[in-house]
Amino acid sequence: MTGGPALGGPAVGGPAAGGEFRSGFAAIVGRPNVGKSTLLNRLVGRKLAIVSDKPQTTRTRILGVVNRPGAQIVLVDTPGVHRPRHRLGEQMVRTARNALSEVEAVLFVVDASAGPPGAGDRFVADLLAPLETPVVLVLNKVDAVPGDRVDELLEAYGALGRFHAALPVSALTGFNVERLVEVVVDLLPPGPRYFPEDMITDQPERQIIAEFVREQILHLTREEVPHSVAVVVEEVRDRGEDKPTYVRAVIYVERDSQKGILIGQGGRVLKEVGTRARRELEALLGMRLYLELWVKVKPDWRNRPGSLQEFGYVDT
Ligand SMILES: Nc1nc2c(ncn2[C@@H]2O[C@H](COP(=O)(O)OP(=O)(O)OP(=O)(O)O)[C@@H](O)[C@H]2O)c(=O)[nH]1
Ligand SMILES: [Mg+2]
Repeated sequence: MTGGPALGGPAVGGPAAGGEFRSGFAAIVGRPNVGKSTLLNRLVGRKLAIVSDKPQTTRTRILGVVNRPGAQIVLVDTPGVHRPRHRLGEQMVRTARNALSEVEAVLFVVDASAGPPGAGDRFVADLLAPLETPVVLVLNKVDAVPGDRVDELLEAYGALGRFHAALPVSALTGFNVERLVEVVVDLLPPGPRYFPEDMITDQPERQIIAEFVREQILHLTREEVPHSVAVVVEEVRDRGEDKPTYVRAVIYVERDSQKGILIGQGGRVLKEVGTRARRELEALLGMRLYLELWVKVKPDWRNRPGSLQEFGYVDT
């Protein structure tokens, strides 16, 4: 869990302090695993997007609202841009590309701990090159590299394109992220508060529940299993004050063998997934849950347009 009340504090001086209210959209893009979702969670101050050490964790666009004195940034976290190997991957990359239109700023996130730029970063940079929208280069994970390497990395990544600004940050520790907020706010036009202050995302509750279940599967399984999983919440039923809310979710996998792994001996793995997801969700949603998980096999769903539509992976 990232974030906490301390993060919500006002930026000193407030970039728009005393001036007009500023607002607008900013897309977070980059290759997989660079820390885009961790950054979204850090900036919003709440965990909205699931995070894992496995690439291609995020599959849909995830909106997170950042409120600061005099300004509101609507951030759009996106799936990592990669070379797709199935229709799901194609949809994910399309979602990321679609997010680039109609934003006032783009945050191009790269991973300092991975060393100098690689082909994946170059591919994203080329995607951004034709844009007129200002792009801020965000060198993330600087907590994981020796301080004397940061300048050299900034220069190497900076050579990938024309950037409005380049900032070293750590989404994990929060280092320099408020500076990043100031840079983005400076790029926003005067505008209204698009979302009320207590609304930090547009994700429906069912989607959040499904994602938190998937996150625990990402943590507890390996190799192809995490990538072969989709979660659909089929029922959320309030059963009155004294009883936890009943939730039924179906976990889809592609093969019988994966179903076996996911359930685990004596149901051990599935039980652990449910317990961990329930704990996090109860904290986030502020209510007690009874989470019932089912596992079903849907062969090759990642290549089936109907399944992608059904699971909410088609960006319109
Ligand atoms: N050391 C360090 N690790 C980080 C930082 N930010 C993210 N991570 C880790 O990097 C891994 C990937 O983080 P995510 O936020 O899921 O990355 P992402 O770019 O959203 O990945 P996709 O959704 O797959 O595109 C996780 O293990 C994070 O804990 C950081 O600032 N420092
Ligand atoms: Mg992500």
